[in-house]
Amino acid sequence: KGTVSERSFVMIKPDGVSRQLVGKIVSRFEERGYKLVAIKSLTPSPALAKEHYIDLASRPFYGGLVKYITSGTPVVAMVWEGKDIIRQGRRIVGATNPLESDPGSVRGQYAVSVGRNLIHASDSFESATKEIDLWFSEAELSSYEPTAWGWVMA
Ligand code: DGT
Ligand code: DGI
Repeated sequence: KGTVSERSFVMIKPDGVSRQLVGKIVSRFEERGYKLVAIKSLTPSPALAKEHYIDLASRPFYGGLVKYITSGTPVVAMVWEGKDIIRQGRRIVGATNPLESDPGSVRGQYAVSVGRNLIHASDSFESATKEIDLWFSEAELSSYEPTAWGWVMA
């Protein structure tokens, strides 16, 4: 029912907020039929950004990536829920490098640079679980059923 399905962590990065694309990006998930479980805008601490990207700690762009995410222009952190949201979320977002992103994806429509690729979405069940726990408290996650839920998620 309303609460029994997969969840993904999705984050609009500072370039997406600065470019005023938040509404357009949120709409893609809403219009697909996914449920917004949590949403907040914040400037992440360096500790939070470093932990979020800990798997990239050895890469040469790690420092710049953390600097970008913690720049002071906020990010919009969200949890979306619904059937196959982890894989579908990755498709909505598009490939990491905008040169390879499907033109219908968020990155494929709006981004040109891998270092400013607008948005993040969890890439596996394990990442989603870790990231939701890292960015949100249990009390911030809502439980409700959107009106058309049964028609979309059946
Ligand atoms: P910024 O905004 O001052 O950190 O500079 P950007 O725009 O170069 O930022 P970003 O996040 O694209 O890159 C941060 C640093 O990481 C930058 O000094 C160059 C380095 N970097 C970025 N992408 C790559 C890459 O693909 N390979 C290597 N070796 N270094 C990279
Ligand atoms: O999950 P993704 O964001 O699609 O990709 P990822 O987890 O491999 O990398 C996380 C972020 O790190 C990505 O959105 C942008 C940045 N990144 C990845 N590879 C590069 C990179 N940034 C730069 N500048 N250069 C890269 O090669």
